[in-house]
Parts: sequence; C-alpha cells; structure tokens
Amino acid sequence: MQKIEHLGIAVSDLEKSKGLFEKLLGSSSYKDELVESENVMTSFFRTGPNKVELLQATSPDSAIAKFIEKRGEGLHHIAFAVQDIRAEMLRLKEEGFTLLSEEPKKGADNKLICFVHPKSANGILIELCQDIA
Ligand code: CMX
Repeated sequence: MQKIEHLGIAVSDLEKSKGLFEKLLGSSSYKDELVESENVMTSFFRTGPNKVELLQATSPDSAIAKFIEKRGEGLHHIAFAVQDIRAEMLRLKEEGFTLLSEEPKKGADNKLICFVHPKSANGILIELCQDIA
C-alpha cells in the first residue's frame, strides 16, 4: 500500500457538509462526482498528499444511507492507494481478508476500487484504489 489516498466521511447533507469542511480545511472542494453504481454523490477535498471524500446517499438502498441510519454521520472508510490493485486483492485474499468484489470496480475520482469488509479488518471499511491511467 502506497499511502492513505483518502478518508471517506458519510454525510446526510452534502452541501451543508461541504461548507463545514471548507471552513475546517481552509480550502474548497475540487470535485463533485456522482457514482451511480454505488448510489452516492461525492465531493473531494485535498489535504496535502491526501484527500477527504464526503459521501451522501442518493437512494435509501445506498450503503451510505444504511450506515447513517445505523451509526449516524462520520468516518465511513479509509482508502489506500495501490499500484497494482489486482495483485493487492490477491495478496489480501490469501491473507484471509474478505473482499467485496472479485474484480475491481470503477470508483469516483478516476480510480479502480475494491472494498475489504469491515468485519475482516477490525471494524474498519478499507478501500483499495488504483489510478486509472
Ligand atoms: N465501517 C464499519 N462497519 C460498517 C460499515 C463501515 N463503513 N458499514 C457497515 N458496517 C457494519 C454494520 O454496522 C454491520 O455491523 P453489525 O453486523 O455489527 O450490525 C456490518 O458492518 C454489516 O453491514 P451491513 O450494512 O449489514 O451490510 P453488508 O455486510 O452487506 O456490508 C459494506 C457491506 C458495509 C461493506 C457495504 O455496504 C459498504 O459500505 N460498501 C462500500 C460502499 C461505498 O462506500 N461506496 C462508495 C464508493 C465511492 C468511491 O468511489 O469512493
């Protein structure tokens, strides 16, 4: 794993939280992106070499809606940058982690992504992301 690529934060009201994070980080969001396949609207901030991703559900079926219903707003996942996502997926699978998909999927911000189930990672949802060249 190369570095923490971003922290994902589940929010109920993206516009309101964008305002809050703009004040907190002292910078503006550089991108809003709808990820239809995941039923989420996202907004990204840069913090030095890392990023913060705010995620708002666009449907009651969204993992973000379920998360907020159960746990409230807050830290949702930690994403690590990887150079070769398929190799990391294989390595983690062999180490006994539970991957949420057999193949990487197209995620937000021009990335190939794969999630590791929080139940196999000390209660933390982990995302792997590889830049799409
Ligand atoms: N962190 C830690 N625990 C979590 C969690 C999270 N983010 N989300 C759910 N859980 C817990 C639940 O509380 C539940 O715990 P209990 O069994 O103790 O009650 C357990 O995990 C199971 O949760 P579930 O909602 O019943 O559902 P699943 O087993 O199907 O969980 C999950 C799958 C949580 C990994 C999935 O729903 C999820 O969050 N996927 C990621 C989706 C996502 O973030 N998409 C955005 C992508 C945007 C991008 O490109 O970056």
